[in-house]
Amino acid sequence: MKKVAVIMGSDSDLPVVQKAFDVLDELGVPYEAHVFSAHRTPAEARDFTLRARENGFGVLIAAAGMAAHLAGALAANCALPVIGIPIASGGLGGLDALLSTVQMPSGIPVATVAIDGAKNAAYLAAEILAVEDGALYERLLSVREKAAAGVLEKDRKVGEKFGG
Ligand code: RP5
Repeated sequence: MKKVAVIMGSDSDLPVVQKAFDVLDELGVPYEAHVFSAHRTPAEARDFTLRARENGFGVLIAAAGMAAHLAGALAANCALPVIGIPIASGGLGGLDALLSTVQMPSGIPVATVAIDGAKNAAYLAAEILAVEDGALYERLLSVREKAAAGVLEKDRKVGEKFGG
């Protein structure tokens, strides 16, 4: 299976990014984690991305806060799918990062998830890899079935308590 590269702008993003690791672990998707910054280490970010495909990566996840150009900078240097996680760091609650990540020019897309949406970034990365991997696709379906069962159980409990 191709690997996912999970790249964060700073180790201060780790508490959010950890949720992506957890989902990828649950699904058995191989990944590597790195700290590269579009602003502080642009050369390293570029070098990694230029070699990402030949190094076995199929999808890149980029998490960054504030003036979050990391996902866009990675997308500029390869045609692998890039998923951006805007991180709520700094004083603007993540809206700064959301807009910086999502507003990409035509031809250089970044699939942007919600502010701090690390879980969905990992699920989306897995779904991309599952296009060519039937077993991973089945694991994704099974996660959804478990989630649905959890909601039905909540419905039952709420109905018991309040009538329904
Ligand atoms: C961004 O700036 C990082 O992704 C992080 O969210 C934010 C703050 O970084 P640190 O100053 O904590 O390293 O580039």
